[in-house]
Amino acid sequence: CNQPQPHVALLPSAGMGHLTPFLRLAAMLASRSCTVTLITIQPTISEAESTHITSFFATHPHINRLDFHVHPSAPSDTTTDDPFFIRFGAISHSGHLLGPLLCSLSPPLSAIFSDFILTSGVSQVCEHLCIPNYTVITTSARFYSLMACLPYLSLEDHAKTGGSDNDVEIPGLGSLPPSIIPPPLFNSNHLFTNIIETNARFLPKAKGIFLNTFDGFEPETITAQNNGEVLTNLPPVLPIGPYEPYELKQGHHIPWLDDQPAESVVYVSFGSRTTMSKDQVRELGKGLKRSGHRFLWVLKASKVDKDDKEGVEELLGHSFLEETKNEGIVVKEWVQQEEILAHPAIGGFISHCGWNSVMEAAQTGVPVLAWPQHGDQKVNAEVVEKAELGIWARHWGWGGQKLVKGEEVAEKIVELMGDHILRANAKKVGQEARKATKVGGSSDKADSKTPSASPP
Ligand code: BUP
Repeated sequence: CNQPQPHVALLPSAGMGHLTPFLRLAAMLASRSCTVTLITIQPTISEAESTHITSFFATHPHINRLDFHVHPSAPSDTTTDDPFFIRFGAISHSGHLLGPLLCSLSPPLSAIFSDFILTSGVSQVCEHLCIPNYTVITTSARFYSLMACLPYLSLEDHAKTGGSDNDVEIPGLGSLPPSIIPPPLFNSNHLFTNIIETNARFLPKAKGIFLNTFDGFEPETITAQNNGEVLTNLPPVLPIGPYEPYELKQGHHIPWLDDQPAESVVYVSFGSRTTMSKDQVRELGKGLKRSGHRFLWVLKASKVDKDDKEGVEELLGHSFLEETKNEGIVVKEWVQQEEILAHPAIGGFISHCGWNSVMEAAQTGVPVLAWPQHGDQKVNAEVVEKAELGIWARHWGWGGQKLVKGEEVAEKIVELMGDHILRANAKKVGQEARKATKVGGSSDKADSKTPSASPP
């Protein structure tokens, strides 16, 4: 950093998918001798969040910790029982309460980097403190455009007027088939819709938008955003990804991988807060077995890890484990995904397309079989397909919409693992991703426009 040394406060939201990019940003900023204060939302929903927060501060003692206690429930809402959505609602309604906490920091803050769902509340605090607010987007540039435009799209009317067959036009993005837009967005009363719309209206007040992506991965979208084609009043986007992993010895190491041939193993994970029905889990198991490929499967049986009590054998049956014991392993513990994806034995990744997972696959050049389940994941899967990082069986629909049979799963796994052109393309994406963050790369250049590179 140049002098005077900037002091940046980082303000993440709930869930590992939101926390992880903030921990990476915090480590990146601290490594440039910025003063960094990481505000942690308490109580956390998952055990994974609290263990990662504890380990992060233990390995980064120079980063200041400040806890922010949020009332655990959102203002009364009956549209969802998802504990993460409910917490997003509570956090989104609490941003303005941060004022006194942030005013008291010493040295005074130079900037606040906050999660999208805090844009409304934090922009008011920043105005009061006369400091810039940078909004951190934890999804693709493409889904960000959809969120930014949401207040002006009238999706509920679109659905009512029989628009379920007609594409939705997003300025600067082209058309999106309604089938890939998260269903809650067609309900203007849904908590998810309210959170996005409330915060999207305040985006013009942000000084800049951090995206964990890179120019070569979403070129048209980033160009459209920065040319004012999406909305004319949005701040510039700063695509500075893929974010570098930070040093953290948290997670289960898998020595089994070291004994597997190069590029022979399919890694399967649907992220930290996605579960499938028991029937779907069994069909996925059948598909893995039938494909004849080795596999490493991180299995979750509950949305919140604290509630995840069933063992692998209960979920998959003794005979499955016995019959596949030489080809694959199934784990229920938190693993070091970045380390796994970078392992030479990994040849493919079956992913729900949570954005962190997509960026980690891009960075390591591992081909993806996209199996989006909810939220931004179908739009992200489109990006994966377009960037030629992976394939997507669109007709599998949203998670739980239909039971995808083992035979179909096996067919797609064989396609994923046997497609040499896809593998070569994914490797090219990996090279591009790593080039972007090197000195002089596109993400490095975008990064030089941030307050960590210049005094406020
Ligand atoms: Br599970 C698991 N180890 O065992 P996404 C996840 N991760 O390192 P999500 C592990 O958690 P949202 C595990 O590498 C990624 O950085 C993974 O984030 C890591 O999906 C992160 O991929 C998961 O964005 O969040 O959890 O569904 O719904 O917000 O996308």
